[in-house]
Amino acid sequence: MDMPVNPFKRALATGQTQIGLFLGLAHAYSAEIVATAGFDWLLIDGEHGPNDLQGIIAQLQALAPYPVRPVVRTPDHDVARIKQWLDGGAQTLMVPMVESAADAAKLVRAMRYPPHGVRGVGTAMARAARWNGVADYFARADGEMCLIVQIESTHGLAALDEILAVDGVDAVFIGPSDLAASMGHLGQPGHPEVKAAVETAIGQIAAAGKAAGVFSADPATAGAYQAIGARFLLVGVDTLLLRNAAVALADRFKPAAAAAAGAAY
Ligand code: 3PY
Ligand code: MG
Repeated sequence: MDMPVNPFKRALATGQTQIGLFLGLAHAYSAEIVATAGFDWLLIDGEHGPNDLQGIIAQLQALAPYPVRPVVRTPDHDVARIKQWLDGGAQTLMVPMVESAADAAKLVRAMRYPPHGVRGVGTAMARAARWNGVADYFARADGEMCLIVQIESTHGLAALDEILAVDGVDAVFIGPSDLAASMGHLGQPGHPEVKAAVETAIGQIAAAGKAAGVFSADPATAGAYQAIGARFLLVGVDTLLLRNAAVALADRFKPAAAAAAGAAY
């Protein structure tokens, strides 16, 4: 059986713009619905979305027949968890809260087999290797893995150049919400100081020859980040699309109840 290739890694390496959506509904059925919408990539969120290993695998299976690239976000830097998610078939991981070159180097090693890393060997039970069906899996696995580190704190920003220099970091994604919190602007990812920091970081990442990514659910802000060089963007969240559409429909027939339901954004 052929080695599953990673088109998202190639798209980032060749500078193709990739527009994506967060998947936080944590279900294969809703993931498949979104897969038909035309996005380039979808982020199965294991950091804030209620996703576990089996749910992630089910979503990867649901997305597999569609021309959309899955990325999985880990909750932390745990090497054992990364091993399980790679065995489950994730080839591109986004890892939050990377604040040093040492953090990044640890993640690179977690995604590679010895002698280049520490990934444990268990292909008999690994969907990634098609349960030993991929003959050259060990020769090719490391080359198909794609690591996106998230910079989302003032410490991370301060270490950005060193993180960019770590071999095996494919791309850097800025998290404006956590960055805002770290800069003293909790809940204000659109604060001018936060936007300025995001813009500087995008420039720094692009200048290092790596793909810069960022999230904004505000299309104007996302478009502005794209215009200055962001190459992979998350432009919305499935949970918010569902809730906002539900509130808008309720508002047409029950405006008082919809108003009491809280802001849609
Ligand atoms: C953040 O904004 O903090 C994220 O992690 C996602 O963009
Ligand atoms: Mg974050």
